[in-house]
Amino acid sequence: MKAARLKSVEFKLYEYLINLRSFYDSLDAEDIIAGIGEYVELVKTRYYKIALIGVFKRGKSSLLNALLGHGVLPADVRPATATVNRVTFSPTEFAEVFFKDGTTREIEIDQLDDYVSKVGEVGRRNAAEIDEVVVGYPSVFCQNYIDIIDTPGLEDDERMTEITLKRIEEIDAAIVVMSALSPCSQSECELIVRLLKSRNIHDIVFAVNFIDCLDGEEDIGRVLKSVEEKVRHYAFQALDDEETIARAHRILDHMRIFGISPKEALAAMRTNDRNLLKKSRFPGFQDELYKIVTSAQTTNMIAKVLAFVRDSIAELEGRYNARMLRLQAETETTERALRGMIRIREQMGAYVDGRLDEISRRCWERIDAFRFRGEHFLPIRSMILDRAARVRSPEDVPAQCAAACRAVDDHLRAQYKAAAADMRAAFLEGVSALKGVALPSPGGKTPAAELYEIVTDAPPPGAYDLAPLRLGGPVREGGLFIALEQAAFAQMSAVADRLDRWLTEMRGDFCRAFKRLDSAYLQEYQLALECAYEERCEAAEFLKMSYRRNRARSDLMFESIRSEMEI
Ligand SMILES: Nc1nc2c(ncn2[C@@H]2O[C@H](COP(=O)(O)OP(=O)(O)O)[C@@H](O)[C@H]2O)c(=O)[nH]1
Ligand SMILES: [Mg+2]
Repeated sequence: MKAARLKSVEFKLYEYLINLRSFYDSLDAEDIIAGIGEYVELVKTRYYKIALIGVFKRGKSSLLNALLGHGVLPADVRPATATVNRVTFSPTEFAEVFFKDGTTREIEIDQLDDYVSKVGEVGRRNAAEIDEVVVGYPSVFCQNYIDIIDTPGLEDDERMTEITLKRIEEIDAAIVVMSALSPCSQSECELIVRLLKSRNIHDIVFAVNFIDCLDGEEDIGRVLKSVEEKVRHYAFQALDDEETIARAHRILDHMRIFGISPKEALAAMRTNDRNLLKKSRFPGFQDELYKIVTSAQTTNMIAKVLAFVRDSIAELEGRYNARMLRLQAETETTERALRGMIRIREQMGAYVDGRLDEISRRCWERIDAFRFRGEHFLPIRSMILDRAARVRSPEDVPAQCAAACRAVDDHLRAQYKAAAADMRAAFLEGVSALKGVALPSPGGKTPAAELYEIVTDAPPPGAYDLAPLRLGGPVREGGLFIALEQAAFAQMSAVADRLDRWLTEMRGDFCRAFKRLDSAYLQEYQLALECAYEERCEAAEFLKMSYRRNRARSDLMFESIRSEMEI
C-alpha cells in the first residue's frame, strides 16, 4: 500500500475508534471503551514488539547487542540469559526490574548481569523472581515505538523454555535465531511451526548466526538455501488449517533469511573495523530488518485495530440483543402490572359502590320502620291501650297518661338504640367483607383496615337526644289516645330523621374515605406504573435508534476502510 493511502486509512481508523467510543457509551460497555483507549494509542504510536527467539547459545543476546551497537546485555559461551529483557527507546539509559510480586526496582545498566544472567549465583537467584527487565536505551533501532525482546531460549532448561514460549502470545514479530553450524534442529522447526500458528505474529525473520565459522560466500549461500528448504518443508507438512497455511505462505514464500555474525559485528563496532563489519554482514541485515519492521508497523497496527473492531462489534451486538430482550421483558411485566392495577381500581370502585348500596338498603329498612311506623306501631298502640284500660275515673288520667308516655318513650329509646347499633354493624360487616378483596397494601395498611377505622371512629348514631315524649295541651279523657298516638308518631319520625342524617353522613364519609384511599396510593401506584412503562418503552426505542444509527455509521466507515485497503 502507498504511504498516502496508509495515512488515510490510519486517519479513518482513528476517527472510527473515536466514533466507536460514543457508540459504546450508550451501552455501558466500559470494558470495551477501555480497550478502545488502548487501540487509539496504538494508532498513534504503532507500538510494535519483536522478539528474539531460538534455542539457547545461538547468539540471540549477541545479536541484540549488535543491534544496539554495544554489549548492553550479557552474552556468554554458557547459557547467559535467564529473564525476558525488553529493550525500549529512551534518550537516557536506564534499567528497571519488574518482579513477579508486582514490585519494581530501578538498577544501573552495569548491574544488569546480576539480574538477567544465570551465570553466577546472584543472577540465578534474582532471575527466578523476575517477570521482565526493561532496558531503556538510546537505540536508533528502537525509536518510533519498537521494542526488542531478548528471551532465555529453548532447550536449556524447562523453566527457560516456558518463559520463552509464554512471550509468543504477546509479540508482533519474531526473529528466529539459529546457528549456521547446526541449523534447523527438531526443536527449532517445532518452534517455527508454533510461531506460524500464532495469530498475532505477522512477521518472522530468520537470522542464521555464526557465519564466520563457515567457509566463505559459497558455503554461506548453501547453508541459507538448505535452511530455507528445510523450514518450508517441515512447516507445510506440519500445518493443516487453512488460515495458518495462508499465513505460512505469506511469511515463507519470500523468506526473509540472513546469514550474519553478531560476534564479528560487535568486535568491529568496538574497534571501528570497517572490513570486519562488512564481513559480518550485519549492516545489511540491520537495514533490512529496520525496513521490514517500520513497514510492518503500520499494516500490523491496522490489522490489529480491524480485528479488535470486528470482535467488539460482534460482542456489542450480543450485548445489545441481551439488553433489548431484558428491556422488552421488563416492559411487558410493567404493562401487565399496570393493566392489573387498572382492573383492580375498577373492581374496587364497583365493589365499594355495590357494598354501600347493600348496607344502605339494610339501614333504610330500619329507618322506614320508624318513618312509616312499621313494626313499632302495634306495640306502641297496645302500650297506650293498656294504660287507657286502667283509667277508672278522670282522676286516673294524668297518672296513666304519664305512665303511657314513659312506656312509649322507653320503648322508642330501646328501638332507636337497637336500630343504630344494627346500622353501624351493617357498615362494619360491609367493611369486613372488603378484607377478602386482594389489594396492594403499601405501608402495611389494607384499604379495608383504613375504612374500618373510619367507621369505628365515626360518632355513633348518637344517644337518644330527642326531647322526651310530651303531650301537647291539656289531656282530656276522650282525646287522650289520639294525642298520645300523635306524639309517639312525631317522635318516631324524629328518630327516623336522626338515623337518616347519620346514614347520609356515614355514606359521605365512606365514599370520601374510599376516594382518598384510591388517590392516596392506588392511583399513585398506577401513575408510577404508567411512568415506569413509558420510561422502559422510551429506553428501548432510544437504544434501538442509537444502536441502528451507530451501527449504520460504523458499517459505512468499516466498509470504506476495507475498500481503501483492498485497492
Ligand atoms: N563465532 C561466533 N560466536 C558467536 C556468534 N554469535 C554469538 N556467539 C557466541 O555464542 C555464545 C552465545 O551467545 P549468546 O548471545 O549468549 O547466545 P544466546 O544464548 O542465544 O543469547 C557467546 O559466547 C557469543 O559470543 C557468532 O556469530 N559467531
Ligand atoms: Mg541470551
